Amino acid sequence: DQRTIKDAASPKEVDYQAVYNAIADSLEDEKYDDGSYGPVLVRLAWHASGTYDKNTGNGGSNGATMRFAPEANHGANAGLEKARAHLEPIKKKFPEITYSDLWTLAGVCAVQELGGPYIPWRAGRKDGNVENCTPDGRLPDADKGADHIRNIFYRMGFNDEEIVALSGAHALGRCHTDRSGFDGPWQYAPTTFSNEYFRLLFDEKWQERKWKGPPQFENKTDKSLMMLRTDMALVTDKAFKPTAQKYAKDENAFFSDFSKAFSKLIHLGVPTAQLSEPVPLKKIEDQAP
Ligand code: DDH
Repeated sequence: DQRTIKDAASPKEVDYQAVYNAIADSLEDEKYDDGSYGPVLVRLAWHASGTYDKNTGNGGSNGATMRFAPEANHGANAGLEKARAHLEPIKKKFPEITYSDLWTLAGVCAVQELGGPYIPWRAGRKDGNVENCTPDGRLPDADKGADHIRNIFYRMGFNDEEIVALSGAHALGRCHTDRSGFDGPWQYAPTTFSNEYFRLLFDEKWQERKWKGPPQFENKTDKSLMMLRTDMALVTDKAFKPTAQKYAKDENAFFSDFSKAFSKLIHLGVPTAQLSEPVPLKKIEDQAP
């Protein structure tokens, strides 16, 4: 029985575009992973939001409860301390933004700056406290099939098409053996948001990797790419497959559907009355010099 998020102090004016620009400016780091903090920031926004349960109304991005030990230590969140720590200097620079707004805004910024579509974003999330932490087990397990994926995402209120669209975020980033136990990127340019994930799902031949780690797939061509069992379900499941095929052929369709589904994701569980009007967050390349 979770307490509702207490009213924070009355909202102060925040220059969200300035916050966006500061995050955009911080993304590149040649010493980190594939050279960008973008992918792990997208994963932070997703794991902060994907705990939502439409039946009880708890979980979701409101609260930023991953700051607290129970939720920070959930197995699915391993490695996200790096994303949270990366945003600390931004929070210091703009103390009036809530963590829950900051984390979701950072996800939007990363998708947009890495070449993805514009994502509608509203401000107004409030930070909760430790009592608002969600129970473990609300995020998907990577070694399961289509039924599990549906159980998890239907609980958040998504349909099959939205599930496929959201899965396309795996164009970005990689798996880390010291975080999830899995290993490798899904595509050759893991800091570029595109429909490559879907194209490779169909155009490469995938085989089970023989190794000591958890079950995952590798591409036959050069064995440098990976798919999780849950990724493969988008090809093997009859209802997921046509949508995945559409996105493999039509990047515009993917971008448009991803934008809507990701925007829905990062507002789950936030009472509408709390939210601002959509805040225009321009890509750096679209801002006047
Ligand atoms: Fe994911 N994801 N994800 N994912 N995800 C991992 C990494 C990243 C699953 C498992 C994993 C989404 C859906 C699923 C991103 C975004 C999104 C890793 C590796 C695992 C495992 C973590 C690590 O070792 O560092 C599973 C299972 C699902 C599922 O749907 C069934 C969704 C919906 C999104 C989203 O953003 C909308 C991103 C980005 C990464 C790369 C992180 C990084 O550090 O790089």
